[in-house]
Parts: sequence; structure tokens; C-alpha cells
Amino acid sequence: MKFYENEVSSAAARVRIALALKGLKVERQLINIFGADAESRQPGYREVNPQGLVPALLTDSGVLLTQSLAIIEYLDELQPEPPLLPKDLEARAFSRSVALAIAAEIHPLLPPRIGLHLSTIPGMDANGIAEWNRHWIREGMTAIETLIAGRRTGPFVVGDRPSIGDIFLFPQSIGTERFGFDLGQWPNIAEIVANLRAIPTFVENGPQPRK
Ligand SMILES: N[C@@H](CCC(=O)N[C@@H](CS)C(=O)NCC(=O)O)C(=O)O
Repeated sequence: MKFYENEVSSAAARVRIALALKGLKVERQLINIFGADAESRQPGYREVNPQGLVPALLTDSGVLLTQSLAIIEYLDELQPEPPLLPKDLEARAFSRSVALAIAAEIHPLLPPRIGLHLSTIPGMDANGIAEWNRHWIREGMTAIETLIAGRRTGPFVVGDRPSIGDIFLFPQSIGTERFGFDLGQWPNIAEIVANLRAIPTFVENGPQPRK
């Protein structure tokens, strides 16, 4: 399998973590996503992924998969151990809803293409973009904290083993700290992230600092 990714990207980090938990080996191709003329915006990469985003995964049979949630569910079915989705029906739906609260609500408002477009709007400057990012992170993380607080039964998002909700929460939380937030204001998230930080697979495959 060939994995198109970027070390800084939190969406790619979700798939990196899943691949590592599964012990699956892939050929990695790093794609630059930063700047108006980044490789991700060039026709060459658009031919690979018409959305121009990472992650993307080319399967051994030559099918390109996009969207981290779809890719991770594919990996989970390809290699069932260790399972990334809880067996219990409601726990499984809850773990997916935490993943989607990040993948569909917080993260889409933050990637480089959003900042690039915002910067073309008259009156918008770097401070305005930073405030935009901080607003959506604060609102989204606060909602997830409340969701999790009413449901937690163990050290992770659901129960006593990391699942898909943790795989999305960890990179988003690292990104949240990089935007200057102290996770301590969301005590359940802070505790889960501390537990995930004790697992080398999460730390080694999380989003790397931008050089
Ligand atoms: N919903 C997508 C998000 C993919 C995405 O936005 N990836 C970012 C990196 S974290 C990207 O490629 N950004 C390029 C850009 O914004 O120009 C997923 O879950 O895979």
C-alpha cells in the first residue's frame, strides 16, 4: 500500500496511528501542504487525490482511498486486530461520534487552505486568522469535553482500550496545544490525552511540529 501523507498533518496522523497499531507496513510519500504553491495544490497530486488533501491511501489492488475515517475503517476491516471500533453497539457509535465531531466539525475549519483563503479577504490579517482558529477549537473542544464527561467509563474515550475516538482526539489535542491552549480546561480530554501519551505508538505517530 502507498500512503500519501504529511508529518505535520493531524488528519494524516490519525491514519499513521491506526497503521502502527495494526502493525501494517506501507510505502510513505510525503506531500507538502503548506503555502499557496504547495505540492498538494499542484496538478500532479490532484491526479492522485482530486481533493488535494492528505491522507490518501493507494491499496494493493490500486484503489485510492481518501478521508481518514474511511481509510481507518478500511484498515480495521483489512486487519481486524487490534480492533479500533468497540464491540458494543452504542459504544461504537459514540466512539465514531467523537471522531466525527473532530473530523467533520473542528478540523475542516483549520487546515492551510482555509487560512490561505481567509488571508485574501479584505481586512483579514494574521491575528484575525489566529482568532478564527482559536474560536473554532475552543468551541469544538468544549463540546467534546461535555460529551465525553457524561459517558466515560475508563481511561480512554470509550472503555479501557483506545478506539477510533482516541485516534482522532489525540492529534486534535496536540494541535490544540500548539494553538496555545492548556488542555487542563477540559479535564476529561486532558486525562485521556495523558493516558494516550503513555502509549509510544500514539506519541511516535502523532502530528510533528512544523519545521
Ligand atoms: N476530512 C479529511 C481532511 C483532510 C485534510 O484537510 N488534510 C489536510 C492536512 S491536516 C490537508 O491536506 N490540507 C491541505 C490544505 O489545506 O491545503 C480527512 O479526514 O482525511
